[in-house]
Amino acid sequence: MTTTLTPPTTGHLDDDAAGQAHFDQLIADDNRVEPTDWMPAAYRKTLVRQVSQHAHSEIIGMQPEANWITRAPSLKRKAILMAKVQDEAGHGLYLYSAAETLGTPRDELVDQLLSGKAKYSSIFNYPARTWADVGAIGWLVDGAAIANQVPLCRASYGPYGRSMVRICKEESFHQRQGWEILYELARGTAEQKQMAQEAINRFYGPALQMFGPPDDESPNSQQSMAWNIKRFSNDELRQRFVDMIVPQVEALGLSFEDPDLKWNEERGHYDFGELDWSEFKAVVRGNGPCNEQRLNHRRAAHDEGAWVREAAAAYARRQADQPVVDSALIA
Ligand code: BYC
Repeated sequence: MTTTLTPPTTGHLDDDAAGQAHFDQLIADDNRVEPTDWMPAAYRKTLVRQVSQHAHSEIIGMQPEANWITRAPSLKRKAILMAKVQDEAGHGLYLYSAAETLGTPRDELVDQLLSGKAKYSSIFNYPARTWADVGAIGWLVDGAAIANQVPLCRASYGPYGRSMVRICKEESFHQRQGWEILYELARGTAEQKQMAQEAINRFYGPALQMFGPPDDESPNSQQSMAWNIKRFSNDELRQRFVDMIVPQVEALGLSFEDPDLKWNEERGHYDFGELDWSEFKAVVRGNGPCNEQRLNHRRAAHDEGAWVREAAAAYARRQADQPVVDSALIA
């Protein structure tokens, strides 16, 4: 990240050849691509796809935990959970803004979600059945998100990489609060410990699937890595995550329900069992336990929020119409 490139001054940034050469140089030097830089249409398209899917995941991802705000076991837990769910809304907003810098209006991206055309992370189509599930989501789901997103802080597209920095800081609090919920349950009554174990059993496989399909079935990875959007493959990140969470589950005094999970001295990593990829495909296709419920809830919230959007747009128009110096104030 040392070379600073000035855009070509020949005045033909719109010219594909000059623009492409400038873009290639930015990528080769591991520099950022900014919204005003020329970029190949395919690069723009893949970013709109990934960043908007990511934004949708943050917004849909509010639902499983928001369901627990009224039932959190204490005022303190309720306040923490509300703050976390609000953080996720903020993440969605940064990411929609980053996606908009690529030229696709937010309305269009939101329409793609509401119509069922856009994808969002498979994990949010699973229900949060117990309070321990809220802990498992914080620890495993936010933990997987951090493992995936820390390298994205270095994504070549500037607005995406920069939005990731703040998101990752907040996700670290989220992961910690999830782990702490499980830590307390694991040290509680036998029933509480069992509830924590069952939550982990439910979320272990789906959390590992958040990293996407295996490398040999990931059509986008290679190109995204060549463009410095993704820095590691899906399987590499999944392995890193497993290596990170095994000592943590041991510290909880709990375990993962995976008979193939064991330390492999030769590889210097944990081996783990094959995940249920047919289930993953079904969930991504829209046939998970909660896909329909999640989208219906989002559509209803969108409709109920119409008046807020209208009021905000009217206010913005009014501000734009105001003279820069308000003569009434001077008089
Ligand atoms: N679920 O070629 P691949 C959070 C799709 S929110 C659904 O490997 P790519 C949080 C993929 O989109 C965290 N679909 O794709 C919020 C592609 O489909 P299309 C969300 C998946 O893009 C609230 C196809 O499968 N994080 O933390 O190279 C509360 C082939 O895959 C999934 C992000 O969005 C999946 N799990 O890699 C709590 C991170 N996996 O578009 C927590 C940013 C794959 O070709 N995204 N697909 O039709 C990424 O890093 C990458 O997009 C992925 C996939 C690793 C997810």
